[in-house]
Amino acid sequence: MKTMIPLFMIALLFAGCAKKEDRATPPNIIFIMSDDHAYQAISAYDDHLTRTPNIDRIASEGMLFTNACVTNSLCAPSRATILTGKHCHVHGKIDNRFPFDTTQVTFPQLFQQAGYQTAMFGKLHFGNNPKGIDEFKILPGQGRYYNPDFITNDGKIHIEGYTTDIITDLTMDWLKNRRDPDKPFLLFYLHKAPHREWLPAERHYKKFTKMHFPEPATLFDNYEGRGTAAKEAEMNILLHQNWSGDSKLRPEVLDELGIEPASDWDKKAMEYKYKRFTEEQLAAWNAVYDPITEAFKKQYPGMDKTAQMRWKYQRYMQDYLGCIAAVDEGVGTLLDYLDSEGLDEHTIVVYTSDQGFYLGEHGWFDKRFIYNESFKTPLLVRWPGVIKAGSINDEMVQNLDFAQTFLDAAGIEAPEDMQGESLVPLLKGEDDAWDRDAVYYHYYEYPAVHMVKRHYGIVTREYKLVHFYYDIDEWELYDRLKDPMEMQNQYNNPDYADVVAELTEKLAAIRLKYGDSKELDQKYIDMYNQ
Ligand code: SGN
Ligand code: CA
Repeated sequence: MKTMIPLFMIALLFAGCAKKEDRATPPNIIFIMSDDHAYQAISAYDDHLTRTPNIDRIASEGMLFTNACVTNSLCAPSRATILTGKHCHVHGKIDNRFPFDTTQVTFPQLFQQAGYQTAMFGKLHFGNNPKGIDEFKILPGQGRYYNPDFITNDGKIHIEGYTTDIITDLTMDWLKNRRDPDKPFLLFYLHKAPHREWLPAERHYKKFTKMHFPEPATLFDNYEGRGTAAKEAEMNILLHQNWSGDSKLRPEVLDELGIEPASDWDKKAMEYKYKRFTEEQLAAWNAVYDPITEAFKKQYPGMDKTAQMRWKYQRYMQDYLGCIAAVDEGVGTLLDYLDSEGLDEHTIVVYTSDQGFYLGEHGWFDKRFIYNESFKTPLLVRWPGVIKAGSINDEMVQNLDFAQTFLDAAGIEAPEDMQGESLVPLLKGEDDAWDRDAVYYHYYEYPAVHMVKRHYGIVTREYKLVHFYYDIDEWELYDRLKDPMEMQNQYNNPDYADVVAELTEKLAAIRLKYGDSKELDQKYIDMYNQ
């Protein structure tokens, strides 16, 4: 990579005669990312489940991407891809356990070198402290929903309260009190919510536990139209969510009712959470959740499997969507502040998630699969003066593209080995400059929690071709336009023989283009099994 003096450094020399937020200086960037936030739970995409008025504002004042996706639907790999602009087989963080190759350049380092002020608050979860960040306060690993610890530049701290609100407070405190108004900034505002085990704030669980949500059409999917991978995955709400850990029944009720806990962890889970709460938090929690346990005790003897699934789905949605309410409020606080300070004009605000999530579609929770709900990720971007308010973009963009997009927007040269493409032309409405017609996906974490088999695939607007490998060798083809819910594998349907042939070739070509190969698949299997 060439060393260069960014144009804005020269512009800064003239800062005395220019307004601070002048167009000559590069834009500030605020990257907001939540964890496991399904696009189905953002009302700008779909308002049948919940309303997120503040997150929606980013789209109504900016751009909504309807076809944004990830390269690997799992936390740490996605975060490493975002930071490096590379596919997982290149940066090494193929799953949540593998080490990140720390010799890789992450884009905040380039921003810091170019004179940006950089800060990060919340959940990073990729196994390492961030590089290129002047000030950070990040949750260790998955972090906790209540009374969290944070890793900071100067060691560990503990803060009492509700984590989503604390992350917002830390972010706002930095913006108000520690931002250098003479420098452009790159700020990461990273929520832990709505990651499992879905603990909302008191003000929200009071409301959401009383709500009833519509069921998805495929809640009772029997996976007949698909292969072994869908049938053997362990992410079914009825079978694999824990009665206590996930649905929040008091653990002792499992014994009382003779319910087999999914694991020891299930029984211990709530006890563990109880221990973490302060007395006041525990009392508030019990006041709302104990009556749920009591009502369940009466209902359970008369419940068949269908009724149990329905009950678990409602409990899941109440807590999951309850968590999102605090995220949305936090985004509102931030946007209001930017507006009131006149910072909105010169700041790119991005809202995304580290991947999508199943909200009962196909009977599932969790993510991992190349199938629609986990493959897609929300992406909303506001950039006043550049993005036309209320625009909708349906190009196939990926989390792989973020690094180059931000570097491009800031006028910093991107390293040549980054594998994405800048979205800046799309943000400007220059869609003709964009010619990507397919994206590549590769998931590795198997055997592991949720038992989603290893697979890679290619996705075009019309089709999805997937190869499941390791302990099986199965191919699947979906017709995205005719079968958007992905219920029928067409791989062996003779009507699709030409499509299969064409896409098989395209898949080989895209693997070659990004440098993925059978040898690398095997290398990662061998390393995994060591
Ligand atoms: C935990 C969760 C899983 C989840 C992984 C990865 N179980 O293990 O359900 O798939 O994290 O999530 S939990 O009961 O401990 O919450 S990720 O977002 O970090 O990739
Ligand atoms: Ca995640």
